Amino acid sequence: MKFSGTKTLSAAAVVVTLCSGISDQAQAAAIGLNFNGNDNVNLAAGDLAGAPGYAQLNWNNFDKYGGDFPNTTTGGTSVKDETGVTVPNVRADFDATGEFNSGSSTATPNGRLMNGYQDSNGNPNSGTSLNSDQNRPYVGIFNLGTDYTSGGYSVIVYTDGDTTGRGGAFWIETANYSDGRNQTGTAITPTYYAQDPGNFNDTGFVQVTSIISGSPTQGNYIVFTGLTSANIVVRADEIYDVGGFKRTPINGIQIVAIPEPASMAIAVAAGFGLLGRRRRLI
Ligand SMILES: [Ca+2]
Ligand SMILES: [Ca+2]
Ligand SMILES: [Ca+2]
Ligand SMILES: [Ca+2]
Repeated sequence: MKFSGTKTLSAAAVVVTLCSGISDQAQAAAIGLNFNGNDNVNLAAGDLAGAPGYAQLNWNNFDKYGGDFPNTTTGGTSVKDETGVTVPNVRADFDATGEFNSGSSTATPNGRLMNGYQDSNGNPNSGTSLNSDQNRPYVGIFNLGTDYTSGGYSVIVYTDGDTTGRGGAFWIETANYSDGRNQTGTAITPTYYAQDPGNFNDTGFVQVTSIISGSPTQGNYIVFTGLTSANIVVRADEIYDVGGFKRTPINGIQIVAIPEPASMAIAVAAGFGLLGRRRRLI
C-alpha cells in the first residue's frame, strides 16, 4: 500500500506540473470596450462586469466618437486588457450617430456596462461607407496578435436600448480600411437577431441565439465565436420598429481568447491518469 500510495502522489505531481505549465502559457487576456452613453457613466478599473463566464476588470471606457485609439499619428488613449496592461499595436475604431442610455440603474458594475450605448439613427443600411450615418454604429478592432488569433477568439456584443422590442441584426465582418476610408467588408459570422427584452436591471443577462430575422431572441448580448482574423468590424442594422423608431444599440463589446484545445487535452489526459491509479488502490 505504501508503494501504491507513492505512485498516486507521483501522478498527482504530474497533474500539478502540467497544470502549472498550462497556466504559464501565454493566454491572451480579455479586452473590453464600454461605451459610456450620453450620461458618461464609466466602469472603474476594479469593476468586474460582463455576461456569465465573461466577466472582466479594466474595461476601456469610450465616448461616441471613436476615431482611432490609439491614433496612428497623434497617439492618444491606448487599448488595455483586463489586467490593465496596454495591448501592443491593437487599435479600436468606432462611431455612432449618437449616444444614449437605457435608463437602467447604474448602481452595479454590470448596470454601468449596460446603461450607456452607441446609438443608431433608424435608417436601413445602404452603400459601402461606414462614414455614412445609416451604417452606424460600428466597432472595429485591429491588429490583434497571434495570442488571440492562433487559438481563435470570441466577441461578445452587448445590446440594450431604452425601448423594449426594438433591435435588429448584428454580425461581424472583415475590416476593409485599405483606401483610408472606412468601408464595409465581408461577413465572417452568422447574423444574429436581437430584440430589446426590457432593461438589464429587470432582466439580467439574456443571450441572443436566433439567426432567424422573423424570430428574434428577446435578449441583450450575443456571443460570436471561432474568430481568427486580426482585424474585424462589428456591424448592426435596424429591423424591429416600436413607436415609429428602429434602433440597434451597442453598449459594449469584449474580445475573449479561446483556450487552446491542445492544452485542454493534456489537462484531461492527466486527470484520467490520476483517476486510473486511484481506482487500482481500492
Ligand atoms: Ca459619452
Ligand atoms: Ca442602419
Ligand atoms: Ca432595454
Ligand atoms: Ca455601456
